[in-house]
Amino acid sequence: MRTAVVVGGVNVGKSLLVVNFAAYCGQRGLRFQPLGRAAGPLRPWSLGEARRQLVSAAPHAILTVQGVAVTLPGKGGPRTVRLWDTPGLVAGVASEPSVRRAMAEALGKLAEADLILHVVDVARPNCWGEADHAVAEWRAAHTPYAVVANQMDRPGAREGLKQLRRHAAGLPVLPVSALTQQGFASLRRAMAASLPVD
Ligand SMILES: Nc1nc2c(ncn2[C@@H]2O[C@H](COP(=O)(O)OP(=O)(O)OP(=O)(O)O)[C@@H](O)[C@H]2O)c(=O)[nH]1
Ligand SMILES: [Mg+2]
Repeated sequence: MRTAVVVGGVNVGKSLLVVNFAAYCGQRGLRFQPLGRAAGPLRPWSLGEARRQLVSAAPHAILTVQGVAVTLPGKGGPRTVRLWDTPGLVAGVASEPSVRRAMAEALGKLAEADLILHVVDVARPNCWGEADHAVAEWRAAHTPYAVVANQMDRPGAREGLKQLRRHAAGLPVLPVSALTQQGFASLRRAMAASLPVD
């Protein structure tokens, strides 16, 4: 199965994006697969349960990598892809061993993905941090890639989006709100266009 990795800084909304996007794509029971566990997916979570398990306002509350399969309609037929939700990246070497391990797993997924979705919180001042610069630099040039400008529902996001477009000049930018699902149709179209038919 193809893989799309969702990466970005801490608390930008990666997990909410993965959960709500999987629901938007028609997943009812969200069967998240933890990284490295051969036993198969966990029992399906409801949307509410998945949010409770994975989404948190506290930074680095969840240091695990987990994937959920979604089917994207598109030209020529459907594409099935596993979306990997990863812990937030920080610049430099984190002092906590658990954060370092989580970061290594996130970067491992980044290296092997068929599609990279780089999430940025545009409602945050100076939304393009050092870690974002690094992700945009490190990505393999041949891997399809888009910057997902998240939190467009929040005040200041329009100004943040303008700033982001200056920093990420030449890179594809997709404005969304993981909360309201604004922009999900364009995100789904862009993802389908960059992945092969099953
Ligand atoms: N208003 C608004 N809030 C959002 C949006 N996306 C995420 N949030 C909130 O931002 C907080 C962080 O969301 P998460 O999805 O846990 O962020 P994350 O990037 O997975 O965080 P880490 O895994 O710790 O790096 C939560 O309180 C979410 O409800 C959005 O588009 N709009
Ligand atoms: Mg998360």
